[in-house]
Amino acid sequence: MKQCWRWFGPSDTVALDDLKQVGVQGIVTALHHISPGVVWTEREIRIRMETLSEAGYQWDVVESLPVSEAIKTQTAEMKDHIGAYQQSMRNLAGLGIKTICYNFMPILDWTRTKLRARQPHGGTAMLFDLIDFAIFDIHLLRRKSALDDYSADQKDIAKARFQQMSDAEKTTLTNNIVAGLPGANDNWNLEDVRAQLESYSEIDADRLRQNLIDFLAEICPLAEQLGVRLCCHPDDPPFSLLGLPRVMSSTGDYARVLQSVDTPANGATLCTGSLGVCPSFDPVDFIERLGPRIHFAHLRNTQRLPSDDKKRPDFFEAAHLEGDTDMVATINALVAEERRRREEGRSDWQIPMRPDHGQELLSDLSAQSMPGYPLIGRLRGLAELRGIMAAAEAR
Ligand code: DNO
Repeated sequence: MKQCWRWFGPSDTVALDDLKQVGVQGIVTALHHISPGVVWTEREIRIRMETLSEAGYQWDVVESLPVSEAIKTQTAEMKDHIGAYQQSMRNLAGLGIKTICYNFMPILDWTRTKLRARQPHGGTAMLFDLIDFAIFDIHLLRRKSALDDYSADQKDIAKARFQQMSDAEKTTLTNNIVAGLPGANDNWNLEDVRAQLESYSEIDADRLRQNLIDFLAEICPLAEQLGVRLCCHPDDPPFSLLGLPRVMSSTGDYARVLQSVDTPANGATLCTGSLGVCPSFDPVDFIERLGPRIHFAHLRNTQRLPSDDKKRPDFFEAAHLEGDTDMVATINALVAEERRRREEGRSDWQIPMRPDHGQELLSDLSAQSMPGYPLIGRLRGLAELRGIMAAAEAR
């Protein structure tokens, strides 16, 4: 696998020049300053490529070329936004950048309720707690049908906890959820989220899935011509939030969407941390069924916490080799897929991976790291994953 690293651009708190010491081989980045629906010009792409090349790197994976809300909801600006998406793909491919990650989550991208939960070892980890999310949904956002989405017990606990919260804690919880974690397309406030929710009032899971398939049907023929590999990132967490549908939460969801537009250009980002929150997710099965279409891997681990809600478990981001995902089995299966591709003569046999997220450890704690993207925590993750990869590749 190609050992990549997500770098957010010149404003990233981690310096590109330090990554050689981390052992990074390739870079995952995006033009985060360009809004969804706007073309990535050749000029802007070149500027980023030059910055990377001065540090001895190439741009291996785009994460993400964002899909606008207008495309997800099929509203007025959809046509223009699809045109812009296609033009950005042409510009990227023309400069040799051919792996493009995106997601199709309504409104919110990845969501956590606590960004720095203290761990027994002294570092911190990110966490999702459904009761805190319910507090946000019912008492802070005050979404119309929020009360329908939680059990009587959950509502009672949320209410009691809400009454104990300080104003500062309420603001932090709100910001953690709506202000956009690193890499999210949009930074919202409560009013924006309320307005966006309106535009989903008629959209259920079937409709959203169809909108995704319609979008892929528009862009995949061009991607195929350009040799672009699109790879959809899963829902994180893999269940509905704010009553909104989520349609890329399981192996079955992927199988359906990949089959609906059946071309190698329509591929998957395997994110073990996102999909692994669901107790029934089996990463080896995902790789065995969909392997040829996996164009990118996020290797990360989560640990479910005891909770009564079977569909929406609480979880925290465990160290890369701890937690619920069997990382050894996952990497063995990915390396087996790479071997299979090599035998088949595929030029894209090597799967780019990145150590996704990391706990804040040691000097991360005073480094004002971006949530989920500290240097030491990810360095530890990559080092551990690299050991497994070396063992799997040597077999
Ligand atoms: C979080 C990331 C996501 C991911 C997007 C892909 O750390 O994995 O923000 O980049 O969902 O479009």
